[in-house]
Amino acid sequence: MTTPIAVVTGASSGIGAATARHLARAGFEVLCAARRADRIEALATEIGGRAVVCDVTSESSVAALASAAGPRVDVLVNNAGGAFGLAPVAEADADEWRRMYDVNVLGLMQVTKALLPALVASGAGIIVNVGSTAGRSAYEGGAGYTAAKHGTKVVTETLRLELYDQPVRVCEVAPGMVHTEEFSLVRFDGDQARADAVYAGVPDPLVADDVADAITWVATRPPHVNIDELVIKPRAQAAQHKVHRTS
Ligand code: 8X3
Repeated sequence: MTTPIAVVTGASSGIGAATARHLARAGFEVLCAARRADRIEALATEIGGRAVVCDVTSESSVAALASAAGPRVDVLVNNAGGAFGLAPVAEADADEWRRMYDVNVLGLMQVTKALLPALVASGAGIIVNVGSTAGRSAYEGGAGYTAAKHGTKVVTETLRLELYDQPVRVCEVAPGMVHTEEFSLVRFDGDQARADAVYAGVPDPLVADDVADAITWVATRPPHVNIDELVIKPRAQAAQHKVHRTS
């Protein structure tokens, strides 16, 4: 039997890297796609996968990813994304908003478009888009990111409608608070104290492995089962704003 192929974007750290590891354990040959070559090469060696340097916001880079993937792809995890800044709308930085739309929406569209023929060719493809609880609610300072993640959600829903007669499932896994090494650090431009404050006193925020486990579960259901959306939060986060903190 041929080994099924999975492509994971944003695989250099956090949820993407953890998902690549989980999918490899589940029997996939994983193409680890991200901009940072050293990280994905080490990961690919560790899991017996392949590293493909890819910037999802660049059309030529995405075309190179599609040709590296080849004629058949079974699973696509559109994980590349991120938040930049937490300024209120009155002080918003248009460049930060553009970058968020670029990576969370346009990047996802470009990779999906490029890999769609190979997903169809598999006869039972699946696309798992990594959304967010930020795609379901609003919070102060979050508008640039929440708008982009609402975009991720709506693109997912649209694609499911458009592919209704094709052998490709379209799913979204939407995490809440996940303590990864980089998400908040990137959002706050390297300010470690501000990043740490996001998770301060929260008993057991989710970690990347928790989300990778959910993505892998969604991706390994039988081909007729479409998990439209799966929202995953730590027990301490009852809602976006309602977070239990012990200190
Ligand atoms: C991350 C969730 O709460 O930082 O996608 O917007 S949040």
